[in-house]
Amino acid sequence: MRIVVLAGGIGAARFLRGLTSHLAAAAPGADVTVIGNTADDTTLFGLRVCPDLDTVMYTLGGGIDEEQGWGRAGETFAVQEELAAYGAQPQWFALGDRDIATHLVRTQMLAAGFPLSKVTEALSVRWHLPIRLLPMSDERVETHVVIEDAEAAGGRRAIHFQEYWVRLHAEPPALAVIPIGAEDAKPAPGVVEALEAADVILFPPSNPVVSLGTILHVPGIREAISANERAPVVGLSPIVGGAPVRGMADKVLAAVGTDPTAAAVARFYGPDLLDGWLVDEVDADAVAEVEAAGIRCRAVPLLMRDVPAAARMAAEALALAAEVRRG
Ligand code: FO1
Repeated sequence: MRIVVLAGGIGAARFLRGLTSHLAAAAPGADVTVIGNTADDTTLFGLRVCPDLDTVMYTLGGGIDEEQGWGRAGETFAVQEELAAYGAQPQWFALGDRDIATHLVRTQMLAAGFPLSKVTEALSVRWHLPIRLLPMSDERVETHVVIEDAEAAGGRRAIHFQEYWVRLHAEPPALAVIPIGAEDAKPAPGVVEALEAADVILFPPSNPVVSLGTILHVPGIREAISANERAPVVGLSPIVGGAPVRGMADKVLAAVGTDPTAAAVARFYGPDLLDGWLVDEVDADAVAEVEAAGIRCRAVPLLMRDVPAAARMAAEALALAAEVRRG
């Protein structure tokens, strides 16, 4: 069984840990390719930082800070403290010493001419990942969020996603979300091939706008998913009981005119893309609405309290995929 998973950060990483744990017992020969969002990426102090790729890599490699969900376990911040002593900005984005090592290797390899896909492959070797991790594209794509700013020309300003998310805690209303560069980007080597060969395609409980939505913006990715008529596409709602399980997806959903409900997110992807959708049991009322939109839907527990809970979610997603495949 060849499974392809589109991935954002924390939600996707925890789901993938459940999926790989489930597969180790239920389908040890299964092959999992993960297509990671790279539009959250940023350059700080000359270092290329790829938060979503690193979150997946550290989580599946056993190096993640479990509580935080991003960054390294046992992290120290000597470099950041020294930068602060020089008054170097920004200080609002935490760069730990161990994490910096990843960014140094990545930046050095990129400067030597390796594409991000090769760099990601090289970094992944150290973590012995049970999956193949691909960036959505080797080209630079960066999500910017448009917010109100009375002092800016036109009364609005576009800022990098990380500034919106981390510095401003997604507090100002997001007027628009722009994946800069996405339209001219090409899928990274292996992305289209993996989607074409997939038996199942999964959308984990990631942000539908800035994570999975951005991956789907890269020309060729949505088309490759639709062209694979054999592979059911099953997603898991990142919204439970009318609010994101974590993060601030509701803020960016508003920017694309979508309500923060499990049913509205299913309709946002739409029946052209999704064959199946899992909502949490608290959203059981949404099942009929999603099915009326032409997407098979089931209500199951969707809170990833631990690896076994995430593994049960993965098993439910694969069961729904088998069900829609049978027609
Ligand atoms: N999230 C924060 O809320 N604050 C931070 O200072 C921060 C630093 C950071 C450094 C490396 C990294 O890989 C991730 C980091 N994150 C931080 C998480 C990240 O901003 C977002 O959660 C993702 O981009 C959204 O998927």
